[in-house]
Amino acid sequence: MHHDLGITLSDGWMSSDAPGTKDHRSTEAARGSDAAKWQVEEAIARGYATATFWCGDVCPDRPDGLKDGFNGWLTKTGSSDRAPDAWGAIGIWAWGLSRALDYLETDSDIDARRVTVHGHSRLGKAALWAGAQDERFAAVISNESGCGGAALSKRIHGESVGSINTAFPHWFARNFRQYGNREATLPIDQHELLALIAPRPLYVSSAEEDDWAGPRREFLAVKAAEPVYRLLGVAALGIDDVPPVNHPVGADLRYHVRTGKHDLLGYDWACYFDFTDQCVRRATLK
Ligand code: GTR
Repeated sequence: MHHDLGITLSDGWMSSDAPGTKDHRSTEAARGSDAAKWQVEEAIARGYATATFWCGDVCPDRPDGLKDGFNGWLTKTGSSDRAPDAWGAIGIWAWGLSRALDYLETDSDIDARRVTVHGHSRLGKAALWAGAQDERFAAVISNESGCGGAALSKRIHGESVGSINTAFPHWFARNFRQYGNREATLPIDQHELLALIAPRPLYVSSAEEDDWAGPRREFLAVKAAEPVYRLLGVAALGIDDVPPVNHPVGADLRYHVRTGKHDLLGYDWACYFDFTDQCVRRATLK
């Protein structure tokens, strides 16, 4: 995420398509290879600190990864022998985010009451779950988290509950699999995950060409969470349908769809900094 030599390279398992890896391990060539997705200098210039960790150090992102990392250590079970309602990798990554916040609370350089948890794609799913469970996170940003994140599951379009559990059998509790191709029977949907974060500020974003995550499915989940935000005194989105591209809507509950593909871009970061400036940094905390 940055070329800074002070950042310790993970010695954990990496997928072979990650740049600069050899035999599933990071090499020096990996350093900074994802820097374009991060805006470290911009974050600092705007008065923020940014903290991250490699999710694979908490749970390796592969079907048999649950037997390693914290899950293997705590429960001695793997992907297939865990209890049907036991957590998967996304739950473990979310748990790791809370443990990172435990540390930040001890660091006098950080205002731990104003930490925003954010994530892109699979880690957007983890950020939402971390924010929903851990009210110490002052705000949550989900960047194109899609199925199992901010996108409604019952609105069938793009990635489905069936396809996500087939491609990533280790991400969710095994119980979730029974709803593959039976989404209508789900007792919940993802707007309820978003509503769990209320009234804390929440920003959900989509990309126009990211049909797999589904901009409309994400917007409609935000819209369906809106009544809970309204009940708790948060301003409405002010719009009933997907807004024009590159046109953020809302205040503490906010949404945008930007032009382009599935990614985390400078445009997104600029929107997020405006959001955290207005809703977290300068806000009076309740
Ligand atoms: C995809 C997956 C999505 C999303 C994405 C990512 O392959 O289908 O749910 O999480 O990976 O993390 O980039």
